[in-house]
Amino acid sequence: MNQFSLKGKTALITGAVYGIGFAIAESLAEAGATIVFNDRSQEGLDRGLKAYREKDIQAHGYLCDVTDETAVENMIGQIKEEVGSIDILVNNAGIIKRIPMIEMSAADFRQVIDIDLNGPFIVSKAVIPQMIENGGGKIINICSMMSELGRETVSAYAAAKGGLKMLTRNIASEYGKYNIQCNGIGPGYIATPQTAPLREKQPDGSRHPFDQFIIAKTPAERWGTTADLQGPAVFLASPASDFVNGHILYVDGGILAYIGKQPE
Ligand code: NAP
Ligand code: GCO
Repeated sequence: MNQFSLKGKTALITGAVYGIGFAIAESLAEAGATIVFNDRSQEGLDRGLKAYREKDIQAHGYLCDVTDETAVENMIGQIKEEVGSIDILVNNAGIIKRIPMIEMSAADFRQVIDIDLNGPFIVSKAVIPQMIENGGGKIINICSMMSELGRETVSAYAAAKGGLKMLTRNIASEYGKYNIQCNGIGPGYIATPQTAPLREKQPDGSRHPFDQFIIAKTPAERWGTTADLQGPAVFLASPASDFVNGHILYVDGGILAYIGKQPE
């Protein structure tokens, strides 16, 4: 039996119109899963449906903001009716606001927590009952280097992603007996729209200082690509990981293991 096959499975990847979510959806589709995604705007939804069609993936798209509990419950009910029960949930939707903490409004802090931590709680809460009914399921929470490390200007994001690490472990603890495995993927620094500001070329054409910093902090001496996350996602979504639970799989090129490049 191919332990990495997802044939006959339905996967919901939140916020998967582009970036990491889209790449993960592509890999789960390639492994045989039926893909369902959501976006919080009609424009995003249309963009996503077009992008999946261009990849020959018959994805099902739903308009839903992951922070809206009623909308999420309605979406999960609609998916069950129109597509089928969800076997795999990837809580990918997320934002970041890079503001020095003492300059950050409570509203900005709350919005990051709402999307990056409350969102995965709300969606997982809506999906777990059908996973219990169906004899099991897979939940993958997209964590971060900031689930383990802090840095200037990302206090809300680090608090959210640190909380998401522990929510992952708690779902694993509470629902493991129902054959539900809940794990996290902790990407390193990945080239997506979210990190574009950190990679912008300087006016003189040189690399952004943060870009150079990340290269020095990464043994692989490169930024990650969304493709680097595809294999780990298929692994955690498949029977190959049925005894892996509460684990955060860091896909970071070695950042967390490395003190950083010594000055020459
Ligand atoms: P991205 O390019 O900014 O994409 C984020 C996606 O989430 C977008 O499709 C966005 O939709 C959607 N989204 C945001 N808020 C939403 C909401 N309330 N409801 C539904 N969808 C919502 O980000 P990314 O780099 O692909 O990151 C994806 C995930 O990986 C995030 O959780 C991020 O924190 C995490 N991550 C990223 C990196 C990295 O280096 N890029 C590293 C570690 C972890 P809109 O188009 O409507 O905004
Ligand atoms: C930042 C980056 C990071 C990445 C990612 C690292 O500003 O530090 O956006 O937070 O998004 O989370 O794992």
